[in-house]
This record gives sequence, structure tokens and C-alpha cells, in this order.
Amino acid sequence: MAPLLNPPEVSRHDPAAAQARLNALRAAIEQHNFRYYVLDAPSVSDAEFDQLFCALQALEAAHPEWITPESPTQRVGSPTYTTTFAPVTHAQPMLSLDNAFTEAEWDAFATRAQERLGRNTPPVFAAEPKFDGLAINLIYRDGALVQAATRGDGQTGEDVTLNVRTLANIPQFLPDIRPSLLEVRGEVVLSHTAFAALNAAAEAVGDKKFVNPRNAAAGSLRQKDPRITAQRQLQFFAYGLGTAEGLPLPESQLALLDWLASLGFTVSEYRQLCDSRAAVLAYYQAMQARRTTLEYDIDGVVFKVNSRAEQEALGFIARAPRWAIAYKFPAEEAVSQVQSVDFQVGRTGALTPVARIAPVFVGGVTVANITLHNIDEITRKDIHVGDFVTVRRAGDVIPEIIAVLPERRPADAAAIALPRVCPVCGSEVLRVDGEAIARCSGGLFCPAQRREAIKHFASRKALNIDGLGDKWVELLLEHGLIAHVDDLFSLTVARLLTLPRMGEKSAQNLIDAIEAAKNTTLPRFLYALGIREVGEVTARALAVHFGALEPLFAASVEELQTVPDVGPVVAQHVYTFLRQPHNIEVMNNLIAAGVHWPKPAPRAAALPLSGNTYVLTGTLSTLTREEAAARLQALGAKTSSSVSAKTTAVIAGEAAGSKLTKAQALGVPVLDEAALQHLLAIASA
Ligand code: I6G
Repeated sequence: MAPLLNPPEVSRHDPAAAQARLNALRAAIEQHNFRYYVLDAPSVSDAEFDQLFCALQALEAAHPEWITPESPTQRVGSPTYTTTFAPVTHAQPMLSLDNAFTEAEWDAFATRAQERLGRNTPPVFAAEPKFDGLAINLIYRDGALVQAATRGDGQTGEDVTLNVRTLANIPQFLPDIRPSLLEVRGEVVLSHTAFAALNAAAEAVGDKKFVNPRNAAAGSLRQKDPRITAQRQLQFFAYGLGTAEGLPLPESQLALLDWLASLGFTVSEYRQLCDSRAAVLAYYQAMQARRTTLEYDIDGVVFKVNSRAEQEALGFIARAPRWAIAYKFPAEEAVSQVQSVDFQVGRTGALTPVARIAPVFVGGVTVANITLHNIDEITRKDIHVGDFVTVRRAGDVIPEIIAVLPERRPADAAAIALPRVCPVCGSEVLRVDGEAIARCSGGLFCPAQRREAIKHFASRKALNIDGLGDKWVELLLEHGLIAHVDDLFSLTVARLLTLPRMGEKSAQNLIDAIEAAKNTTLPRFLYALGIREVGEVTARALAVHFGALEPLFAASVEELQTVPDVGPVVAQHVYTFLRQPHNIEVMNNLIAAGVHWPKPAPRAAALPLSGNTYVLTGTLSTLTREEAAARLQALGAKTSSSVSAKTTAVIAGEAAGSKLTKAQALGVPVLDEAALQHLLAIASA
């Protein structure tokens, strides 16, 4: 902006200089108007703007023959900015690139280039990521950005100048150089962060969300009102030139990128020289590995013969240069058709819908099954059996159905309903109000829940029965050798050998693994039981707190809640689980079969207040409730936030409320602050 702020005064007798100053003033005023009205970011004060405006008026007064209707001085009111999308014929066609999808296709490209160049070795390549965005051509005349157009069909694109002017990383003026014409080409993209924010905002107001950052970038560039584009945080990555007149050009692709960077364009930080086939393949692999961590979507890498002289020697074929190729990654998105939706029953009875789709190669693997998590996801995405859907699998990410293609919905597409009975055992399906998950109510009566419970019991973080994978579990269940987890411990080599095609060695290995698993730890044992919501961390917390099974059995829901991370829901699950006769029987059988863990070091038992549970309520005057709790705990007591019949005593300070009332109702002893001090004194003595 600075060079145009105050174009130099000129003599009335030098018309060429006066005309140049007039053009410069108009350009500067247009720029400032744009910053003021569209970007909301003026770079000059009102007084400075007025100064430029007056200078233009004075010049036009001296040369009324130069006044045109487009001059800012002739406009009535504030300028309007509407992108027209008028057709733009590219001076030099915007070509596309040939693609390679395999090493063999890459080799064929490199060999062709080497042979055409008459070289003994392959040419040296410049490598860049291939951004998945929209190709744009920027035209600079005399160093000023005058037009931006989309690629369109390569010959004719659309004028998106006003929208593109809002991109913060596109220079409006080239610093220092004023080539008569320079076309800069590159890709407009939207970052994942900006994309997520845009979709969150759309969701909040009930608008349709964009399917991916590329569509969002396209939608953002196709706004009639540039102020909307300005809010979208689009970025431009420059990768090359179109026509260039009036300046010498760098000698290689990498030098060109460095030069563009020096002019203020953003170029990829991952640009690199590859001087061998191995380097090319390593770059491809490295970018593919990096792909999921990048802020921008890329769909491959572009290799260009680095030397410009060699590029010129190679030339073009049809619609693509012979000196460049896009080596594409396996597509991360594909379209397939939903053939059916099954409901799978998990360990806790949760019903998970799984879409069976026509197998499709996406993200480097063939995908045929996609979990839909819960019925709400089906409703939200409006998925019907028969629908064509966009499937996405990026990197190691689990495949998902992104969206339905509504225009391709067949007439006989069928809505998907939550089954009323479990598809495995026929028990009623229950759904707690407000919860997304529906569950089979069959418990361990349901073969699916039993199977999953056994798999979980044997898994690595649980009893870790080496080698007892899904296949084994299904085989043992199918042949009736086991029904519950404790049955594993009555298996013998002889019984396993009754299974079809079972070898002595495999049978012995499994029996050895089951034997070894008997020697476990309390956290693993608790986790292996598969109590709802009790993951590894909670299992460890329970084991540390109670030290053994017996006190855990004896604990009330309130006491369970004193364990770190155990809230009312988890406490209730643990309490209920430990009171089911079936579960008690299984645990007893496991212990009788020899499952054991180290006994805890005698710890709390030795302390004077161990076995006692206190509830603190109201305001204490000599110490805070937290300090009181800490002192009681140091003496072996437990503290709880709720009163039950098992509470040893409630310690009530000033303004004690409902807990005091409950203690009185239950007949739980109540101590005042003086009694607490007395208790602490005698227990510490
Ligand atoms: O579509 C493209 C993406 C990236 C390109 C391209 C590119 O370079 C990194 N380069 C050229 C020369 C063309 N299209 C025609």
C-alpha cells in the first residue's frame, strides 16, 4: 500500500507523468475503499484518505478529458462490491497434470522424460505437495494485482477478483518489481481448523455443512459478497507462473518457488529437490505419512523436472506438461452404496448399527463395513438402505460415511429403524431417555454379550490369555466347550482335542496360557470382569482404594464414590454388578480355579481410624473441611460426600443442612467441631 499512498507530485506540463499519477491515485483509492468496506481493516486514517481523494479531484479538474464514469470521484455513495463471476479467457491455458498412481506409472513418466532429454540418468525433480483446493490464476500488471480467475475448463474461468483480494496472504502489489505482466498460479485452500469452525457455525444455525475443506473453499470463493469470503480464512499456495513479460525468470522450479516466496507469496514449506528414484519414492512415502497431520488436505505430490531449460525442451502434450506429474495418494473418499444395516451386540449389550456397503477401495484398503455408532447418527445423516454415500478413510482412521448423495437416492430406498428386540437373543431392546445407546436387555443370556465378555476377559489388558483371540473364543463357544469366563479354567488338552482339526501343540499352548493367566493382579481381575464403565483406570483406582475384593464387596454406593474418578453412575454399576448372584458365582469359581493376585501390604488396617467413614458438612471455624478430611484420612478413616446408614458419624459445622438432617433421620451419630478436635487428638495420641 505504501508506494501508492502518496504518488509523487507532477508537473502540469508532463501529461504522461500526470496520467500515471492519476492511475496510481485511483488504484490507491480503490484499495483503501476495499480495505475499509470489505476487509474492515483500513490501513490509512480518514484524513490521509481525504488527502488522496482531493489530489485526484484536483488532477481531474486540471484534465477533465480524463474523467471516466469508473473514477472513484464519480461514484455516488459508498462503493458496492459484488463478485460477478464473469467469464475470463486465460491468456495461457491453465493446464492440468497427468497422474501416476503406481510406482510403475511414475517410472514410465521418468523414463519418458529422460529419453526425450537424451540423458543417461533421470532428470532432477522438484517435489511439492499437491494441495486439494481450487486452482487460481492471479494477474499482476505493472506490479499490481488486477485480476483473479478460477481455472474453469482450463481455457475459460470465472472472475473472482474481489473475493480473492480478501485473502490475507495474496500480495496486492509486488514489492520493488513492476513487470508489465505476471501471472501467478496456485491453489486456494481452507485449513482443517477453519473448516471445522465454519461447519460448527453452520450447525449452530441449522445451515447445511460442507462435506470437506475443498468444497468449503470452493463455496467460500463463490460468494457474491466478498465480505463473506473475507471471514473464511482462505489461503493461497503459489506453485508456478502463467505468462510473464518484462522480467527475467528463475532457472529452476525450486528457484522459482523461492523467488515467489521473496515476493510475498506463500509456497509450500515441504518443497524439496529429489535427485534419484529413491529420493522421489522416499518423498512420496514421507508426505503420505505426514498427510493426516497437515493443516491442509493434500491428495498427492507433484514432481516437476527442476531445470526450466529442460522443461522447455520437454514441452506439452495435449492438456498437460511433459515435465510434471501428480503422483496421487490412494483416494481418501469414494462413493459406494449401502446394501444393508445390521445391528451388532457388544459386551454391555449396546447395539451398534453397521452399514454393509458395496466394497470400495478407499484410503488404500477395501472397505465393506462401516460402523454408524448409534441410531442418532443414522437419523442425523439421513441414511437409508439403498443410498449412495460418500465414504472416507484417511490414514489409519476408521472409515466413516460422510454424507448421503440425496440426488442419487433410489425410489425403493428403505428407512432404518432401531430393532425392538435383540437380533441375537430376541430380548427386548431398551433405550434410556436422553441416551444415544440402545441396549439388549438379555445380559449374559444373550450369546453375543457372552461372547464379547469372554473376549474382553481374555484380552491383553485383562487376564491376558496369550493366543486366546476372537477365533478361539468363537470356536469354543460354538462347540459348547465354554459358556462363561470361568469355564475357561476347566478346559483340558483332551477336551480341546475334540475340536475339528485341533493339534496337540495348539491345544497345549492354550492350556498353558490359561494356566499362566491365573497369576494376575487385582486391577486386571477387576477390569476383566467387564463391569460397565469400569475401564483400566477405574479398575486400578478401585484396587488401590480397597486393596482386596472383600472390602470392595462391602462398600456402599456412597463409599464407592469416594474413590478417585468414581462418580454416582460408575458407583452404581459396580455396586449392582457385585450383587448379581451370577456374577458372584463366576468370581467364586475363578478364585476356586486358582485365579489369584498378590495380597495388599497391610496398610490402612494398622491406623487408629481405619474402618470408619465420616461425612463433613457445614462450616468449621478452626480448620477447613478439606483439612479436616485430610487429617481424618491420615489416621486411616475414609471421608464421603453422602450420608448412609454405614456412615460412622457426620461432623457438622455451622449452617449444616441436608446431610445433618439425613444423619438425624438415619440415627447416624453427629459430632460438632469440638468433638472432632477431641477425636483427632485421641486418635493421634
Ligand atoms: O494442479 C496443480 C497442482 C500443483 C498444478 C501444478 C502444481 O504444482 C505443485 N503445477 C502445474 C504446472 C499445473 N497444475 C499445470
